[in-house]
Amino acid sequence: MSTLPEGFRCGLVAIVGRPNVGKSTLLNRLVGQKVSITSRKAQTTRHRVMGIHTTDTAQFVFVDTPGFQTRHAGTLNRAMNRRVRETLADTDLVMMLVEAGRLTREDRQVMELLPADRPVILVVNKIDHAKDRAVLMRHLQEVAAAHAFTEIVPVSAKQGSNLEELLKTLEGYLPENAPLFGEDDVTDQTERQLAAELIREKVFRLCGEEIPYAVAVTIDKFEEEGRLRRIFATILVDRDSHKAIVIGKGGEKLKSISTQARQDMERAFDGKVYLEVWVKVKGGWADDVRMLKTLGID
Ligand SMILES: Nc1nc2c(ncn2[C@@H]2O[C@H](COP(=O)(O)OP(=O)(O)OP(=O)(O)O)[C@@H](O)[C@H]2O)c(=O)[nH]1
Ligand SMILES: [Mg+2]
Repeated sequence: MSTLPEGFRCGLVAIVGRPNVGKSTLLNRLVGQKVSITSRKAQTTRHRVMGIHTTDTAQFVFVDTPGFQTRHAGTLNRAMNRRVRETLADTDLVMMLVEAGRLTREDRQVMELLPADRPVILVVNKIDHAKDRAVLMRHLQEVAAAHAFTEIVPVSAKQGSNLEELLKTLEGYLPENAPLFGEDDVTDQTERQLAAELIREKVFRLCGEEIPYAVAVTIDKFEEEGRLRRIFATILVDRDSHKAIVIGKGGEKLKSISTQARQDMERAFDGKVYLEVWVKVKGGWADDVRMLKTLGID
């Protein structure tokens, strides 16, 4: 991109919505790589994560946010909601996600946060789930009536359908600007941060209901030797009983967590990874402001 075309566009696009609507899945699809972790469970994303997509004519800087929390008011949830508000304050454009065929009280609460002075594109995700076209149309009318959206674009993040159309729509609202990132950049996260997130994703995916929310991951050592990375990490849990679940019978669960995380890291870093994961009890971390700062959440 040495010669910047006349009229190149670049801007920040916030991705907001209630938990579990598919914000991170959409981000990864648009970027073409896993930069933000996803799972079937709500409240997977805790940090603000940037994903960058560059074309010949534009650079989209997407900002993934935690699903906006309306149920519990712990220190972690307050910090996550603050992230959503901050992101909305300094973006050029907003994508609000809802699930096809569903409009909940939580969706409406997110709508109340939307800025009135910037374009807001409503993205209706998971259209692969909406088999009945009449139901989908009724739902589209219902959400269109709920807020003054600039445009409405139905997509399936999982199947990758209608994403070209979405990018084209978004590009029209990006301001004229030089690119903020290099054309090969895909995220603003460090490898260290991404490594911790990939481990947390496996805990979300492989452990039962209650564990994931009581878990945080720290990277204790991250060394590079040529193309080999040696990574030493700790999974922090709230109680001894949680530690036993994360480790599993004969250490099987922890082994799966670290094998799958290592495979994702090797893909993301394009090189071999030696990974060692430990589990430690550190009760109450989610309500500990200092701990959240250490984890980069607050
Ligand atoms: N069927 C279907 N499932 C989807 C689609 N997009 C996302 N999902 C699934 O929805 C679940 C939640 O996806 P995430 O991307 O983690 O959702 P999120 O909005 O980032 O969730 P939080 O970070 O917890 O707020 C996962 O199981 C995804 O596979 C889609 O287009 N179709
Ligand atoms: Mg997410």
